[in-house]
Amino acid sequence: MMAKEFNRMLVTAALPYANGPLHIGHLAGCYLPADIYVRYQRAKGRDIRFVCGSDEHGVPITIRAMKEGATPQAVVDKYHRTLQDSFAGMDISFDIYSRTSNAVHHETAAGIFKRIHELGLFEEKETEQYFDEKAGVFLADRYITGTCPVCSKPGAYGDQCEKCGSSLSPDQLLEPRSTLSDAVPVKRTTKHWYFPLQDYEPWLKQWILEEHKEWKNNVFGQCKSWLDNGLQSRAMTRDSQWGVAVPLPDTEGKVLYVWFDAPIGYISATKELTPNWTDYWCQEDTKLVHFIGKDNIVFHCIIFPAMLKAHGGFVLPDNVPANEFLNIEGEKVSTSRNWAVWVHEYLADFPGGQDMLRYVLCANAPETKDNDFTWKDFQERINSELVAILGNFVNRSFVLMHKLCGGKVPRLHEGCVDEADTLMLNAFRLTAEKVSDAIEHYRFREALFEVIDLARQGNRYLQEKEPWIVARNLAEKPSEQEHIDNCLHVCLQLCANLAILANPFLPHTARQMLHMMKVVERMLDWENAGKTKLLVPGYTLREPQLLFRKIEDSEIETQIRKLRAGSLRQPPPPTPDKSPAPMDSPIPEQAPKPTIPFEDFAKIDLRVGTIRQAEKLPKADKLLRLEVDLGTEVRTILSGIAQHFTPEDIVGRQVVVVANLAPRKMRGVDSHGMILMAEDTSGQLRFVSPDQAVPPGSAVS
Ligand code: B3M
Ligand code: ZN
Repeated sequence: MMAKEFNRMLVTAALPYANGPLHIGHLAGCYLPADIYVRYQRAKGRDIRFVCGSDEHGVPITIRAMKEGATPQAVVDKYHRTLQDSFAGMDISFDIYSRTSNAVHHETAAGIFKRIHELGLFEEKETEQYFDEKAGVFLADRYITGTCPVCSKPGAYGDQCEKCGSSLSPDQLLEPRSTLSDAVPVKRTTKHWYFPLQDYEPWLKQWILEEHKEWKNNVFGQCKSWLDNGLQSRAMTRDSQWGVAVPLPDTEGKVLYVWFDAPIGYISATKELTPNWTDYWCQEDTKLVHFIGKDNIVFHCIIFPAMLKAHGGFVLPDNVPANEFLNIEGEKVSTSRNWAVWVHEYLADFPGGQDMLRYVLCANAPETKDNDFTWKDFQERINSELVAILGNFVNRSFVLMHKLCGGKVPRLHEGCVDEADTLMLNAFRLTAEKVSDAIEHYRFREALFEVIDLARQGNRYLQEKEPWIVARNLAEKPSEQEHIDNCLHVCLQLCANLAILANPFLPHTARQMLHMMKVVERMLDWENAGKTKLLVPGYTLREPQLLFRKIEDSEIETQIRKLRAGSLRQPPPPTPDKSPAPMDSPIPEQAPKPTIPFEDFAKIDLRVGTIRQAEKLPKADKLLRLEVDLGTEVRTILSGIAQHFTPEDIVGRQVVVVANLAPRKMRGVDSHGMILMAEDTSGQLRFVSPDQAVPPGSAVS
């Protein structure tokens, strides 16, 4: 097939669920490759938009809200901010980072559903489903558990038994129970709208299996196996209070299935970004590319395209470059076990270290198979590649230019250009072409390898030329200055090229290099890649700054300890910590206290309270004044948590209160009780809370 001509591009990255912070597996899976691709295309001067946002619907968010004793909106507000901060900290350059709880999105998603409904394409079906009367919700998928009918082991889920791998439906479970409340569920009738995917099978087979053979093997293979197994109708609505309301009469308590609305988030975000959004979504000459992780393949390659096809008028993806998973220190990432490297914690521990992480995650990206992140590898790659190759080459070039060429770009003396110079200069273009080709084909590891390899060639060239040795004989042979000039001329032009080539991967470093070279951002345009006359002879350059620093053993030991300690205690994913955690934060140790008789413990009246109001206490930087609802009264309690939480973060939260503590005056205010807190490895405080919402005033014993 002829390659299609495109006039504009739209790039999307999977919308992360706003029910937890970002970890490095997310970055490596789709955000970093998407950002590299987009930065490269921007440098090529393409008309391109890069959209993303928080996925704020779905059952996991309602569950998290129940667990935190907060509303779903409070949960998504909190994590939306954390996610946004982590992306910004990593220099992920979305043109818009939106969210699916906003009005534009609700309208857009409801509109698309309505249109498919009007076309008569949904099947309406009434079925009996399990219902949890205690929690008041229908139970699907992971929210119901029971004994596996195949292997007879307990703990199987409504969609799968993890012990024997059988795929199940809730009806097949023996002795089913709600995972939310442990209640025995009852059957209730409910109506839903199903999308008949099987009707799109012939078209999908043609479109993917015939017309998109170039998709990555992992993506193509998954699509093929879905299509070979045959598609079935899929419910596109759910019983829930949280989500986009079904836009049909008499549908109170029903919302769109999160996988119906979430991908439409790409369209809503583009709408918010530009009034010309239809150029990007409805014009055939748009190249749409979805960057995702492998667990999202079926939704992006089969379900969403079939929905768009049913609706009509939208472009379909040209490619869906999905990555595999990134494991951590040989084990699968698990947010419930806290086995993860959290991006906000990384940024706090390595301030200004975004390019180091971008480098390691790209060099080791799970492009074709699952890969492993280890802190040892992180250290090695930074020390022996970024520091020893790229950083070292740029630094030496600048230091030598200041020493041997008076701080100015020396000119090239055509008369004494030798073969080594010519080879080196030619390598610029060769590398630029290889990098381009690799990025265009979503092979980012290979592209980055070529960039580093060019710097490696630079080091070799400098080592062969030894201008610092040549300089020793200048008194006898002044004409040798021409050789020195040529060598450093070539090296500096190479530095300029390295800035252009590194820019998609290491944008912060590229900007530091621009500053040292005193050139404007436009130099980074890709049309300059491969050029050999970017820096003008005679131009004064700045003193070099070190681009990268070495990672010490102690730093990675701290990180490994932190990972292991965090996973032992299995807290929920950490809440974002605005104040950087200290580098070396051992687990806070408290000497055990002497034993007390039960009667002493029984004297303490512990109650669950709900924080109704919170505010900073003037002139006290540690204290928050809380109004805590104890069911029968609202108490004023002062708590020393102001450096860990903002008042907005904690209103609505449930906490454990020592309710019969004698009042204490602090800063002129009486405090009537105390809030229990736990302290984690980094010194961050965590609330002690019931794992599900309980009425305020409930006793803790
Ligand atoms: N939020 C799932 C995930 O993070 C989902 C992606 C939506 S993309 C439209 O795996
Ligand atoms: Zn089983």
